[in-house]
Amino acid sequence: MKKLLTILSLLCAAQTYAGVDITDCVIIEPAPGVNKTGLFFNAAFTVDEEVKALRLPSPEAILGAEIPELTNEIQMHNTVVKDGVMKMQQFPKLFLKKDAVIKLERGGTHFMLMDLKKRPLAGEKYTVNLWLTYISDQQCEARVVKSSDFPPKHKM
Ligand SMILES: [Cu+2]
Repeated sequence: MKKLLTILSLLCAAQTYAGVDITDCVIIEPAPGVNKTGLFFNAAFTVDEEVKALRLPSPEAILGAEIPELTNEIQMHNTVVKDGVMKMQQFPKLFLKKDAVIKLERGGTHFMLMDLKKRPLAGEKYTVNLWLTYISDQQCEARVVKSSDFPPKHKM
């Protein structure tokens, strides 16, 4: 086990060096009778020597995500208020900011797991694969939490 942990931490260290670091990966346990739920994480983008060497022709962006165990469709949403009504709007690319952290949050930008094949339950963990434009895919281990344990940052 100790050896496995060492290997895992080495793998994680290698991924961090790739420029994008995904942390605080969380899936909300869906409300009863609701067949979709939110995925949240923080994405730190560091323009290190390795990233500079790639000479990216346009800003790096996340293009989508997959959690095959739970769903075949994950959408990226922004929350907008139109005429006093809160709506979710799908968008195609989540641009990363150089040497900054993008935080997904409830009531803001989030990923939405559509048409769940299986209901994620608090305490479970799922591996999320994130597609990037230029840098290789990144993974994070999402833990499932109760809705009340991950409240909106701003009052909704
Ligand atoms: Cu949404």
